[in-house]
Amino acid sequence: MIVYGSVLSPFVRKLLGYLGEKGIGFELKGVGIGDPDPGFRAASPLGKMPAIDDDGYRLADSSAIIHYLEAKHPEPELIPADPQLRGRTIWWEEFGDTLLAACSGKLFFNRVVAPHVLKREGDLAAAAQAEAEDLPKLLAYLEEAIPASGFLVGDRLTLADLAAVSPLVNVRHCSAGADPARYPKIAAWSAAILSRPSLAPWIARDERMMAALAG
Ligand SMILES: N[C@@H](CCC(=O)N[C@@H](CS)C(=O)NCC(=O)O)C(=O)O
Repeated sequence: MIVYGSVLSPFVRKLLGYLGEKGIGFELKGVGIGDPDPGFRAASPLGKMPAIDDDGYRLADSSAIIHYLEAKHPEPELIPADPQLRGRTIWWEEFGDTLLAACSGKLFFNRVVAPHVLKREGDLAAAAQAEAEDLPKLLAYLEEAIPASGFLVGDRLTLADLAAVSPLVNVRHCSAGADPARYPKIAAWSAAILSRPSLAPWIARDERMMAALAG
């Protein structure tokens, strides 16, 4: 299977973590925003990452891809079959993909992608507003919600943890992040999830890419 995307995208990172947890083999083809790569455009006609080509089956969108793969490779179960756990898992996926990614996107796009990748000025006021107003509400909610199990749903890792932690990495790349003194549960939970073998090598690669962009 080919995965198209950049490791700096929260949606790509979520998929990469998922693939690692599942033990599904893949080849990552790095593409950037607006990339004309024909394989990528065929898999993602609207140009959004991630996208896959699984033996000719092409699909875009991290959620669509993960739900396809969960049906194809049910074990280990990362989207619980239990109705209530499944509902919670999809809620956290939604929280990560829409609420947190929308906020982290305003920070990351305007402070990193616009100036360093697209070589144009970012909207720094929008980034500052997202950091001051939107982010604290989302972090306060997450801090309160993290259970004693150390996993967002049930007593083991699910898609919920991967989806919610991924945009936090982008927040960390371009702001003070979630202060461990104010958000101790987020600090412990995110450190544990990000240090899993499914994610740790990608985070290290992320950090090298961020250093190269800043340099
Ligand atoms: N809901 C989609 C969102 C994908 C998305 O917006 N990806 C961004 C990168 S973080 C992208 O490809 N942007 C390029 C563009 O909008 O042209 C998913 O979960 O995959």
